[in-house]
Amino acid sequence: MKGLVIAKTRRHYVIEANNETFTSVIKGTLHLHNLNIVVGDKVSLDKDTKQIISLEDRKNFLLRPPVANIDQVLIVMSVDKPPFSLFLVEKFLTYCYFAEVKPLVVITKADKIDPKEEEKIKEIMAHLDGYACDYFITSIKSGVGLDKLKAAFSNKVSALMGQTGVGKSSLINALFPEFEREIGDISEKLGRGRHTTREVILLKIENGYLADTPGFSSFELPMDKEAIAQNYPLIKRYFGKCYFNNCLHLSETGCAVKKALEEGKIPPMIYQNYVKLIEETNK
Ligand SMILES: Nc1nc2c(ncn2[C@@H]2O[C@H](COP(=O)(O)OP(=O)(O)OP(=O)(O)O)[C@@H](O)[C@H]2O)c(=O)[nH]1
Ligand SMILES: [Mg+2]
Ligand SMILES: [Zn+2]
Repeated sequence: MKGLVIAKTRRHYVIEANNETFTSVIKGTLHLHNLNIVVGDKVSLDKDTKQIISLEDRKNFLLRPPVANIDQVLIVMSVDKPPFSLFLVEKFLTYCYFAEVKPLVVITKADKIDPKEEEKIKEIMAHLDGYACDYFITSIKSGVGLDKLKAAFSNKVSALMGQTGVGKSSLINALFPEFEREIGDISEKLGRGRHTTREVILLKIENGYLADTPGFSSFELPMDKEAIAQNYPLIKRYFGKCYFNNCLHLSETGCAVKKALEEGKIPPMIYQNYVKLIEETNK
């Protein structure tokens, strides 16, 4: 019997199989204990005990949030509280490209932008246009963008990715109120780094699955500098086009990225964010 891991605690796995949901453990002595089985994993189960006896090959795997076999990741970023950061959006995009998961960007709390500050939203959109990936501007207060976003979940396994407090669980409640996800108070969260959602959970939605995940802010990507150069939005398309094949586009001669930057083909801010990410990576 085959099953899908839809939630887990340290030792227990919630499995969905043949339209029923039950709690399972890994069978006794198996080496599987050393494998990090995560939500989204497909497993084989002993037909009598329903214990996990093997792990199926994965389509993809993310360390943060810990999920596997995802069709798309929604990188969630709020316009404020926590503060808007294109650096983080780009960092998460880089990780998605590396993990071979399709990214979408969801901007939340659009109601916090005063209509008088229209320039601000245009500026954000201009940057998002540059990434060449779909994005949504949403608010659970005004309802803007929610129908369009809901349509993007159809027939997909999707996972939310983003800092604590950006409104991941709030989005789920706005789109799929039946799940009654717990929402955190942002004033309590900020500063204390409190997470409201503590575990990954895969929710069965109409024609698909959606993973609510705990937020995180800074974590070191499980990637080396070269992998970052190969996967960074906009920068990645120049990989292999420089004089040095392993060019990191910092101060090497004959660098195609530096040339593109000078010619105005890469926004300076994206390049600065790229350098920042390269510098914060120790691998
Ligand atoms: N003004 C405004 N506030 C929002 C919106 N969406 C969420 N919030 C608020 O943001 C706060 C945090 O929301 P959560 O949904 O708990 O955030 P989360 O991303 O799930 O956080 P973690 O579970 O800790 O990762 C709550 O106080 C929400 O009411 C929005 O569209 N507009
Ligand atoms: Mg949450
Ligand atoms: Zn280069």
